[in-house]
Formats: sequence, C-alpha cells, structure tokens
Amino acid sequence: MPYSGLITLEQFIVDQQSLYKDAGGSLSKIFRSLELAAKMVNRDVRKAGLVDILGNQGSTNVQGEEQKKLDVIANDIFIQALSRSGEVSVVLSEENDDAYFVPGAENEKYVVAIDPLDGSSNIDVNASIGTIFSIYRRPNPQRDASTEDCLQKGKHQVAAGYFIYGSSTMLVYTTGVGVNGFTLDDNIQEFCLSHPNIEIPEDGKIYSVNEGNLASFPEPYQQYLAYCKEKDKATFRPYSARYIGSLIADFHRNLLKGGVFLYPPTQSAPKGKLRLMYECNPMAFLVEQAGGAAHTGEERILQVAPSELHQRVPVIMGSKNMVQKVLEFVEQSSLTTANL
Ligand code: P6P
Repeated sequence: MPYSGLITLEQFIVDQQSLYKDAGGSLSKIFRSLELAAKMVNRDVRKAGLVDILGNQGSTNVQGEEQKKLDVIANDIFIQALSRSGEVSVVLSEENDDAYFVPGAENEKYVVAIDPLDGSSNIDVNASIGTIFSIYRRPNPQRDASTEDCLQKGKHQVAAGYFIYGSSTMLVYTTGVGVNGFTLDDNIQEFCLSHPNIEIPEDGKIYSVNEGNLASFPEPYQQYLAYCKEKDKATFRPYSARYIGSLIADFHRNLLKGGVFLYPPTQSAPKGKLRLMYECNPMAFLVEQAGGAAHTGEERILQVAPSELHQRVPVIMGSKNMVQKVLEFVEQSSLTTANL
C-alpha cells in the first residue's frame, strides 16, 4: 500500500508540541514510553491463549481484587517504561498499594497515574481490555517527589488517554486540545491517526450500567433507568442497554456512538466502584474534551479534590444531554429531600 498520507503518532505529537507547550519534548518522551509499553502488552494480550499467562496470579491488589497474571505483567511493563522515560518521578498504579517513586528521578517534572490493565476480569473470555493513563506536572519539582504530587484535581491533568486491546489496538488521548484516536498497524507496528478530532454526540440511545445492582442504587438512578426503558419515539426511547463490564470498552463505544455510562453508589460500594485517579479523571478529561460531560452526581469529576490514592467516586459520564438528564433526576431527588 503506497504511503497514503499516514500520520504516525510520532509525527502527530511533534506537530502538536507547540499547541500543548511541551517544553523540551518531555511529554513526548512519556508518550513514547507509553507507546512502547502498550505494544509489549498488546503482544502479550494477543498471545494470552497460547502461553500460560492466563488465569490468576494467586495474589490480590490493594483493591482486594484477584490479580490476573497479565495484570501483573502489564504493571511491570508500564512502570519500567515510564521509569526509563527520564521524565517521570512518581507512578500511581491500580496494582500497587503505594505510589512508586522512580529511583534517581526525585526531581523530574511528571506524575503518571495508571490502570495497567483495566477490565482484566474479561481477559480469559477474550473481551476488550485496556490501559488507562493520566499525566500531571508536579507542582514543585525542586522538592523531592511525594505522595501529595499524586493527589491533584483532575482539572490539572496535562494529558490523559487509553490503549484499548480489542478487535484492533487503539490509542485515544488528549492533551487539552481535543481528542484523537490512533490505530496500531500491525504490519509496520506504528500507531496511525485513524480518528481525528473525536467528538461525542450530544445525545445518544445507549445506556451502560450493571443493572444487577439496580435494587441497591439510590432512587433517582432507579427512576432514570426506568425512564430509559419507557417508549417515546420523540426521544428515541427505549434506549439500548450495552454493558461489557470493561470500562474502556464501554467508554470507547459511547464516545464514538453517543451514550451514558453510569456507576452509581450501591449499598456495598457507597462511593461507587471506579477509582478517581486512574479511571474517572482520565475518562472525564477525555469526554469533556470530546464535548461530553462527567459528574459524580454531586460535582464535576474534574473538580473532585482527591484525599486518597485509590479513592472511588460514583460516575455519570458520556453525551452531554444524557448526563444532564441523569442529573435532573438526582437533583430533583435532593430538592425533594431538602423540602421534607
Ligand atoms: P462491575 C473492571 O474491573 C472495572 O474496574 C471496570 O473496567 C468496569 O467498568 C467495572 O469494573 C465493572 O464493574 O461491578 O459491573 O463488574
């Protein structure tokens, strides 16, 4: 196939550098390390059925979740790659109880929060999984790195994105100047621009939630889900329920087609299940940059002031008008309660 104007990730980043003030190419070096790690994880994910790396590692992570072997492999690969970038001082990973301080990099400028392999419960059944990353500058690089560097509001992210290991392997990311998608061309092992300027439709006909938890959702969420099922041609209802149980796969579909993703509070998880620093904040940055919205039900996700490395928040995110509709139910309920 002739060189048909392919734009590789490398070329795109260089072109964009002036837009996001990547002084000295530091952020570009981090992206190159993320790209290399993703290609290695992609290689392992693609052969998972052939080599004995399926199944459980036999350990559990800080979340109390059973670690799959690929979880641990992906975690090691990304932490090694980020450490070698020469730009990262601290890595906060879903798989590690504490932040990882890169030896000899105490005064480097960047922090990376990462979910090395999200959706890992889907590994053994060949459903799409992925890596989510979120990048911050350290407020005071002249000081030695500390855990505090990781606890920044999502609105301070300088970049965020995900790699999805699905029917094709893609990178979707933002540096605050829109959202762009790149597809890995296996023949040349390059991520090539395939989805420029992604914008999420303002409305959608898809809702994504684990309805197995319906009985323990707060009333307003139960009312909204009933609303989704009502027949009303004018608002394209009933909507379609689509939920894979892999955040990246559910998010990616809704980003491209429109829809709303919900992980409400439940009795067993009063703050929801998804983690703020390496799941909710990066996805919130992406969806807002694509013209959508992301909310906890009480505040904009990017405004949440973190207090713990692995803290969880409820999530309502996706098409702007659909998120707004959920909030109408939530706010109506709090108004009613307030007037009691
Ligand atoms: P549930 C995967 O473990 C994950 O963190 C997300 O990828 C996914 O959206 C969510 O959990 C699924 O949780 O409770 O519906 O199985």
